[in-house]
Amino acid sequence: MSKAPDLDVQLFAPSPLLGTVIAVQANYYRVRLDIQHSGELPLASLAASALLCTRRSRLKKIGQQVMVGDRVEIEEPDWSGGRGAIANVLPRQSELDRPPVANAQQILLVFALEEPGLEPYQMSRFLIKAESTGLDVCLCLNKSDLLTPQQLNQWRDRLNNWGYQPVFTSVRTGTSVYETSCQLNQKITIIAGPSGVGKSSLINTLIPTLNLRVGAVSGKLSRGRHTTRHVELFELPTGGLLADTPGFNQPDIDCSPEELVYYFPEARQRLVVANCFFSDCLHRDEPNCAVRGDWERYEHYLDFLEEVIARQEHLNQQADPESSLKLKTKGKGESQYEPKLESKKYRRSSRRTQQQALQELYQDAEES
Ligand SMILES: Nc1nc2c(ncn2[C@@H]2O[C@H](COP(=O)(O)OP(=O)(O)O)[C@@H](O)[C@H]2O)c(=O)[nH]1
Ligand SMILES: [Mg+2]
Ligand SMILES: [Zn+2]
Repeated sequence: MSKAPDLDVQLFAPSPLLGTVIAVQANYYRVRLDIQHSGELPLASLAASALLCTRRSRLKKIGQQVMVGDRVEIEEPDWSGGRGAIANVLPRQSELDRPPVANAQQILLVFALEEPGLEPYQMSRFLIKAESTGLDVCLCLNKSDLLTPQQLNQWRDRLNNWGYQPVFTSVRTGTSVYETSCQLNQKITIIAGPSGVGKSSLINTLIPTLNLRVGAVSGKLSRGRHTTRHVELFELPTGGLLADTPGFNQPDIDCSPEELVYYFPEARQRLVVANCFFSDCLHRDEPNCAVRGDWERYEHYLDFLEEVIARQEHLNQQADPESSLKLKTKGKGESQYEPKLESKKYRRSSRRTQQQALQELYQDAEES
């Protein structure tokens, strides 16, 4: 928390040693030190500017968790042993629950144009889920070597209408891999997408020393199993950190019905230029709706809306067991069950839902 001292003072009394947590294992944290700091350090430490750290007991006492991606202050570095202690965690810019990553700035969604072919509905689902985290969303369409330039242009136009500027890559031929690496520069990025699209291949190309398994097909769809809480940040040679994620299937959308529309950039745009008549408009058949209309993904919107409303009602019922008890004891041979009215008071977007927004993405996860 101390302010950075003046430059000439710094030579004698270095500001706290700062770094980024790149891996968490049991009670140990691997911390990559900031390069500026390591420049001031003894030569031996330069080779390995990562320290294996413990967490100060003071942090344990106040319940301060340390996550991958956290910016931390290190005390008592032991350069010969490569050890240190985390004394402080700097305030987080963002925080995701699953994968548990702090300070991520963006999500890179990867899809294949062929093998497996692009499925607009599935892509929409991933996009909505990614948008709901509040992080920046980048779209990478891989295996461009399998399509003709005309086909690529058709996809480009179509996705522009969705509000996205996809980068068409081919890890096989190297097309636009450099552009992608530039997008990842100096940022913490979470890579996500269906399996088989080339994520591991892309990461291997960006970080040649890594050698992830390519073509590892995720088999069973056992929901909630195979979930791993283990995240590691891979370091790009150009600077920047990548969180690889296990392959996953169809992400569930779990925002509130009112929020949903904002996760469609093209619908968001419609709301910039006009308002709906009703402030709580869900953009179905309400009069004077600014959102309803002739845009490709409106059908997706309606589908996902049904889904989140059903989900919301299910949650409300679970949260309110007494009311369902009442329903059971009601009635004299008449209707035994009275469906609850569709509640207008949907859950608001809370910080917690934001943090957990990626959760569903990883629920069917298997380690890749
Ligand atoms: N034609 C083509 N195949 C690719 C490309 N990138 C990856 N592949 C292949 O796609 C398959 C799945 O790749 P992988 O990296 O394991 O995908 P992941 O499941 O998303 O990690 C492998 O057989 C790769 O060789 C590409 O740009 N073009
Ligand atoms: Mg993979
Ligand atoms: Zn509306």
